[in-house]
Amino acid sequence: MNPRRPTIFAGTVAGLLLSGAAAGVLYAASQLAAVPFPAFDFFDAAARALPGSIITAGIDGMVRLIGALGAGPTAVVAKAMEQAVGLAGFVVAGGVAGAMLVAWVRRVQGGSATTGGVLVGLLAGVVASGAAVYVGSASPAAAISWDVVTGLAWGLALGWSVRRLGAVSPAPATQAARDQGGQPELDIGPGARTAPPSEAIVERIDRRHFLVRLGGATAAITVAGAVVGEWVGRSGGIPGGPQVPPGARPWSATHALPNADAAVKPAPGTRPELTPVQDHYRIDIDTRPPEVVAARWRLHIRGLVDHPVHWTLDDIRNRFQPLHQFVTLACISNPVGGDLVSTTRWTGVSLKDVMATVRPRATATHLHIRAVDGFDEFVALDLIRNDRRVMLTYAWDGLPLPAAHGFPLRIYVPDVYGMKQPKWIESIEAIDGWEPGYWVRRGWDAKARMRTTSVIDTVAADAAYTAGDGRRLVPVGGIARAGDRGISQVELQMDDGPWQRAELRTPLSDTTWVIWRLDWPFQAGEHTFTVRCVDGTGAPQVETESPAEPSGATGLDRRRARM
Ligand SMILES: Nc1nc2c(c(=O)[nH]1)N[C@H]1C(S)=C(S)[C@@H](COP(=O)(O)O)O[C@H]1N2
Ligand SMILES: [Mo]
Repeated sequence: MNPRRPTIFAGTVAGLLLSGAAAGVLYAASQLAAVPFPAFDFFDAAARALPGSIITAGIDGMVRLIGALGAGPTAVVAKAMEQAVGLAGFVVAGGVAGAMLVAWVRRVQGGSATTGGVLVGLLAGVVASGAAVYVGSASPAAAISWDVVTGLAWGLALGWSVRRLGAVSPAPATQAARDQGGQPELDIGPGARTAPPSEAIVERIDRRHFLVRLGGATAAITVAGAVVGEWVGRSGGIPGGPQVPPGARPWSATHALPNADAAVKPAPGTRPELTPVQDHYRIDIDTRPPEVVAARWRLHIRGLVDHPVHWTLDDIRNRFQPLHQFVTLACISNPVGGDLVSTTRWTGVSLKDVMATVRPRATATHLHIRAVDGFDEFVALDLIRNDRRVMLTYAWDGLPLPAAHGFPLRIYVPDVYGMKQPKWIESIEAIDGWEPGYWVRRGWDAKARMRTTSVIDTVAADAAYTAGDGRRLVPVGGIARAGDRGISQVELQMDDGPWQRAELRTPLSDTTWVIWRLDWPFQAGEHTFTVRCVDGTGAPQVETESPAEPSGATGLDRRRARM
């Protein structure tokens, strides 16, 4: 073994450490300014580029795992997992780069670690900026300059480390002894005046010292970057992003819900009928939400239209009569009893009105709706003409759409899953035919019509009470939903007993979930409750269990409870 050459192992460790430090610095920078964060860009690029079947299996596995572990809100935990995988991949790639650089230096005659480091850094920078441009996480100019410069800096650090790992300077004592042509004076312990350590051992010790010092320095940088990134985090909001006027409060903070007087009250423990916006589930193909700067944003409507437009958000808000709708949105990946479903009050402008202004030509049949993150979908003009509820939405619960939920503009299409409804819209093109949208191209249902489902939220044994007739009753309740088709009946069953009809609370609107309730006669012991429902057209929910892919989960929700 030639001690003058770095080992592959040392190169790997150096690469891992340096990319850990790079992750810290880049994260902090991306929190401070609108520069890309390659760790997330790589993940997002892979998520877009990999075949739909792989992505879908990944999503499904993640949703199941989070549900099985009871790890918290699915959407929140899933995003954290995606970020962790992105970070881990970034650090591992650094280790691989370190190993490859060492292999190259060892194998190639005259291979210089510095040159190699520069090349590796350049390559990393080019690939990172490609990923950033591909996912649209930064402007091409910002992505290329930032990623290439930081990639080069990282490559230089890696090259320097590898050179340092190879050309280690012998320890001073050894050097002195060698200069005198004598024995190095190494006192290793009581009476341990032994043979001098071979050069190889000295090299190894020095290499280890170097790695330890490198480890200390990089760990400090990684931690500092993470802390700074979290602290200065743009929690105060994206500059130029959604502006909540000072003192503005959510609509629901100052208004009673339209069904406040409904006779049927939710059983204690039923989910809130109106989801607080900060608790609304979030699903998208972005590790971090795209940041749209309102001042630079325009809605472009073009293609087969007589009057193409390029509107600001204020244009949209001021030109048209606002439309307010209570909406239950659900993700097609949601399991029957899952938490990827929420309800809030959507405000926007009817696309029918918008079309009256831009005037699609006679040949136009569909709108191609494109979002800043590359997501897209298609909506039939016939649907828009026949259903005023299809709308471009700019507010939720009376406030501008949050960045994570599509600021500045998203579409609402009744009766279909979220996968058909782009957030962060940037352009709408009238075209003369239908094409499959983002998730349809990846194997999901082209119609994605919302399934009819019912869920038990609560068996409120601790809220049991004695009714007028002396019977002891336990409030049981939950939700049922069927897109815009309404719910005509909900039934509950205990163990294998007969199905009993629940009461239905007047819903917030035709497009929200319906809260149901049934006060069940107390029966001591552990019991299994099952719920089923019928939609407003008289069609019962599908009781056979099927997975979310490709058309939305079906099956019955059950809950074991002790009374
Ligand atoms: N631009 C864009 N829009 C998107 C998506 C996306 O990834 N990108 N995901 C869709 C999916 S799958 C769902 S379920 C809904 C979720 O909306 P929310 O995150 O506001 O709840 O957004 C839809 N709109
Ligand atoms: Mo979704």
